Amino acid sequence: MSYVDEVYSKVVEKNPSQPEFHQAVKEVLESLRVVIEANEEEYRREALLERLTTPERIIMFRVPWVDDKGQVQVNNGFRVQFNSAIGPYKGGLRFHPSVNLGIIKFLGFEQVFKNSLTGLPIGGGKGGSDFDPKGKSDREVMAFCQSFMTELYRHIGADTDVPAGDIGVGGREIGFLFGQYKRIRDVYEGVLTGKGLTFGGSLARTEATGYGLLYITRALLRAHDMEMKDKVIAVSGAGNVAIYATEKAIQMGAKVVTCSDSTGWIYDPEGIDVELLKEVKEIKRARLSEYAASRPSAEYHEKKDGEHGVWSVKCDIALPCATQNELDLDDAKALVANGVTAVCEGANMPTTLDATKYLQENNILFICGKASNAGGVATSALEMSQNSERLSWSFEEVDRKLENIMIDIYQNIEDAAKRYGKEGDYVTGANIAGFLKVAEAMKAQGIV
Ligand code: NDP
Ligand code: 2IT
Repeated sequence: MSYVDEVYSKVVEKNPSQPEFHQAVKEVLESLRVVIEANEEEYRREALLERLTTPERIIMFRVPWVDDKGQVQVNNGFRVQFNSAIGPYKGGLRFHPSVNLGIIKFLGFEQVFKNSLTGLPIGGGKGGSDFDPKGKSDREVMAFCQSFMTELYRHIGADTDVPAGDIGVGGREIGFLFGQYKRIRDVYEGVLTGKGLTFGGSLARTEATGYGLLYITRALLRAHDMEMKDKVIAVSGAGNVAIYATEKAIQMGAKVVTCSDSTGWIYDPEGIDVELLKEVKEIKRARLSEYAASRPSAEYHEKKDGEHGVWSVKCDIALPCATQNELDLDDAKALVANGVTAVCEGANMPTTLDATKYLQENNILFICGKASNAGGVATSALEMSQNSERLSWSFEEVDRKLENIMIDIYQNIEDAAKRYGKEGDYVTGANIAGFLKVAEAMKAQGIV
């Protein structure tokens, strides 16, 4: 059996009941086959792929907290410190009822390659909890965050591991987590990113993932002699990534006609009103039905299993920005039938493996999340730099750096794909380019 196949089998065997982790590993290992097989014996002797697919450390802990009725609640807490070859662990925290160890491992694994692609010195990690912030009062969210940090604080630090936001973790949660870290450690340091602007946060971090997604999508189109202006875009999600992707798409002259949340989706042929969307989601924390109630041009559809939701709408570009495996083979077929040109992932692993294959076989331009959503973590690394030098940069300066990073990522993944005989396959390009830097650092640092 080839070394790649052998390692994939071992990963499945040693990590039972973690399908998302298996999926993420499978995608990466398939891409790396050309690199590994050119030098198989050396990689095998050094067990490089076993080390790459095994987290350096996994931390799991109990998170007890008291709800507003006086009832004690208990959640599971996780931090997976996946790989620190090129820098301190870096990656978000996800608070969502679906969170389990396998999901955090898939996200941590993806983060290793993504962070490498940014060109900045950050290793990969991820954490979170099965806590559901939805419907909780601010006091309950604070109680949970303080309890979570009371366990996590001993494992993190500005030069060790720097968490940030992800699904269910935004500015409010990062504020509570930072306050508790500072209180316990009595150290004022950049231990988290995505902080508020009055306590060390970076301008443009809130916007960065969505803006970055549009910067790389524009670079992709330009490389194929197309422009963003007048393109019709289907976006899924209605959270941080979806909102700022929509905002930047509109600024570029495109029209975004959809958004979605976990209960339903919107089709707005006049174009999404991003200020209204922000009000409904960021301020009121309400359902999308409220968006439709204030916007006569919008249709609201309840989510139904087996329907394509936002992917049934005719569009030039599709930007999945909600969650993993939200775009399956049938959705991909619907998009292709409707004449889609490009699919760029804002979320982490939103496209299933068979859907990705179908899109690529039909010559759809496709960029995977570890390249196209890297703008968020890249700007987190810029926040770390600002914290270290105790300065803050202007919005324009951070935004300019972000755009340059995204253009560089596009060039890098395009070149890597070409170099390994897979021109236009940006998934292979991203995985190889991300891997090479990490692998070289791991080799240089010996067996650790
Ligand atoms: P948010 O919590 O701000 O928004 C998530 C959105 O996706 C919400 O609209 C939510 O709906 C929807 N959603 C979440 N889970 C599900 C589900 N199981 N089924 C259907 N809809 C769902 O998160 P972000 O915008 O920050 O994250 C979105 C994606 O982008 C994730 O994959 C995340 O890992 C990835 N990402 C985020 C980065 C960041 O900087 N924030 C950086 C890079 C990637 P509802 O409101 O109903 O829950
Ligand atoms: O998936 C991701 O890249 C994030 N959630 C952002 C991580 C970060 O450290 O900013």
